Amino acid sequence: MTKSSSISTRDLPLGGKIAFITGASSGIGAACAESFARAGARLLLAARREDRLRAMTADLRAAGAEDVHTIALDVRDKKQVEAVVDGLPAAWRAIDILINNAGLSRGLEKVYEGHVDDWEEMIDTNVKGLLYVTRAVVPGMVERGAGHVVNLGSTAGHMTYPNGAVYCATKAAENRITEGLREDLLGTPVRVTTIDPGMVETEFSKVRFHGDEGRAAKVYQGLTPLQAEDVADAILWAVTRPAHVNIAQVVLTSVDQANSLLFNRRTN
Ligand code: NDP
Ligand code: 8X3
Repeated sequence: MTKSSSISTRDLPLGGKIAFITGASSGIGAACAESFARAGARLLLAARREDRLRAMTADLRAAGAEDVHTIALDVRDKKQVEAVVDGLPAAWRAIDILINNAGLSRGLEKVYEGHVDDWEEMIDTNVKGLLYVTRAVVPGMVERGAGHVVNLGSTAGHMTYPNGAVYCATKAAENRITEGLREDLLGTPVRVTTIDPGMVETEFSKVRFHGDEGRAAKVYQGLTPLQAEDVADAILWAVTRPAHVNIAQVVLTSVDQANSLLFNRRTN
């Protein structure tokens, strides 16, 4: 005989907490939304493709999310970022966890042959976009005396690989910004974490190669890459430590990757 459950979302690890996830329409952001839903969070989901976010909402509620609110947002647009954060409904303003995940790579070319538009898109999204969202959200965390910022870095930020200098530079910048934010927040209870994965199989390579799915598939050929859920697990772990514990950095790769340059690729 089954007993009716008296567990409410408030009893779950993130019960009642508001998590703002940028780039939640795909890959790591979407996996994070799912794992945070299972942990009972209230999900504030942002991306340019809001239709995708809306399509995820029912499943996220069914998985355990206390509530879900979607926002169309291009993090490169400073004014839009400010307006979206300032204009949040009252019930969604007290953001507990910010996941600065929106990001992308474009192109894989030598610096002296690369496309300036690709560079600008990466820098505007991965560096300036992250800064705009941080600037808009973190003052509220300081005021409320609670909060956790998780930024998506990469092993690419630790070691540059050929033809990837600008993407790698954006992730190196992310590491330095995360470090600086942690220093600047010292003396407040707000925590700051960078999660730095190696290769993860998402839409990342398809976006990098401007929609060329064949070329994207080759990136993962012959090895077992990380999955978005592996990264979401690490993020969930970091944000569910006791309040006095700040996980500064998590670096994770698949067992088939040693660093930005060394992979174990099987040929058959
Ligand atoms: P995906 O391409 O699957 O997802 C990227 C997400 O970012 C999408 O939801 C996209 O949403 C969003 N995004 C991109 N540009 C913008 C923008 N201007 N404004 C708002 N949202 C934006 O890639 P991943 O999940 O792999 O990437 C997520 C993060 O993880 C990135 O920061 C990436 O650099 C990092 N990372 C990825 C690794 C990998 O190998 N995949 C490894 C290490 C780090 P939309 O297009 O709807 O706006
Ligand atoms: C994404 C990982 O190595 O493809 O940040 O650049 S990598």
